[in-house]
Amino acid sequence: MTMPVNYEEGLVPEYALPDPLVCADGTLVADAPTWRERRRPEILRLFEEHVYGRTPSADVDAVFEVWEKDTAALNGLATRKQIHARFHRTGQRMSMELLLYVPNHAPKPVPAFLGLNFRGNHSIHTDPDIMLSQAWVSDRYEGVEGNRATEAARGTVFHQWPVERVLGRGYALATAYYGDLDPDYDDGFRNGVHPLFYAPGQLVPAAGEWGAIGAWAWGLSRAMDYLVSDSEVDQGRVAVMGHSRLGKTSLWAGAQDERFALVISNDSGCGGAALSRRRFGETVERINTTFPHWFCGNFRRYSDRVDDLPVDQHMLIALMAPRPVYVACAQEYPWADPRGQFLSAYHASPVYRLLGESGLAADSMPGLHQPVMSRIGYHFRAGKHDVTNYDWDRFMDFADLHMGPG
Ligand code: GTR
Repeated sequence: MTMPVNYEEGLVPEYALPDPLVCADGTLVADAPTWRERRRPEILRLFEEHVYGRTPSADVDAVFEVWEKDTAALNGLATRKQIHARFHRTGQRMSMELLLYVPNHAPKPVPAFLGLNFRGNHSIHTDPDIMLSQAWVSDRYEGVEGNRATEAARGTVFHQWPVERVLGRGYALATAYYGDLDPDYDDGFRNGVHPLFYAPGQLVPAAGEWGAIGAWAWGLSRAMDYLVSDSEVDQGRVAVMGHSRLGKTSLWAGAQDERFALVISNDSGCGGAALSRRRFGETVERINTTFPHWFCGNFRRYSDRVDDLPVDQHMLIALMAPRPVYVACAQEYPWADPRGQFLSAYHASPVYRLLGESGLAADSMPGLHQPVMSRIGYHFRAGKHDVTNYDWDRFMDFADLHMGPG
């Protein structure tokens, strides 16, 4: 593969971003109703058609069964619920396991964080009562043998999910395994949720239909369907959070599903919060080559002509407006272009201002550990591509500020 990676600011090409406040026919968006009724739906359609693919709108039969509940989990700190979600359509079925911890000490209903995980629910905590995922899991992860999780996989990403810390601040935490929705490898969309929505005889999504990110985002909305039905969770205060490819996913979920009151992207990079036109770190060409199943078929048309994309990722951030959105980046992960992520947040701000909100309160990229906590939030921390306590503490500060503390 001869695709040199650019890490030099001086080699970023000149680019012109599409204006989120100018409609495709040239109409200027000068008021909130025009944004809401015309431009916002137009931008959403453009992301569907050219980037992530359309999520099917057809109904699916869904059953949520709380099959396990322990009101004294984690030494009495929390109530743990495990929910088996079954989906059924046109003779096909699939399921998702949702894990929910609700803090016992906090007044109900509580605000919540929802995020997908990479390795199965059992990987986020050593709690022995979390069901070991039965789904396909990548063999490169600790404790996985023959693509099945073993007991040795329990708690292996504990450091990315500081459950007690989150509960201690009065938030519930909900998570599901992304592989339940679509295992993360390119199988031509035979497994996962896609086949439930195929037309008779259809074998793969059409060029403008959803890829894996679309499927994962769909799962977040289904998890939200459960959360809005749980009286212990405040359905008006659910934040959706994701790391890396799952940060791309949380942004796409937040764009499509306005029930998410707050949206967090951690190190999401290319196809997430980073501007595609900067060609710094990972590029559209690169991501389409390495992960052809993440986006829709149409996105591949832009691999070598990214300037022809009718959108860039600042417009994805703008789709959250006026809701609070937070973009977190790490210094040792230039692959995700921290400056490009800052600029996305910055260039989404005019939409927030049109709607009477502050946007991002910074004109230049802040230094390390100088979080910006305006309606669009941003931080740049030292360290690697990961989710750390520093990140979670800022997410909770941001949520406290904009949704009210737990
Ligand atoms: C990388 C990919 C990124 C990022 C990351 C991850 O290999 O190039 O876009 O999403 O994976 O999800 O960990």
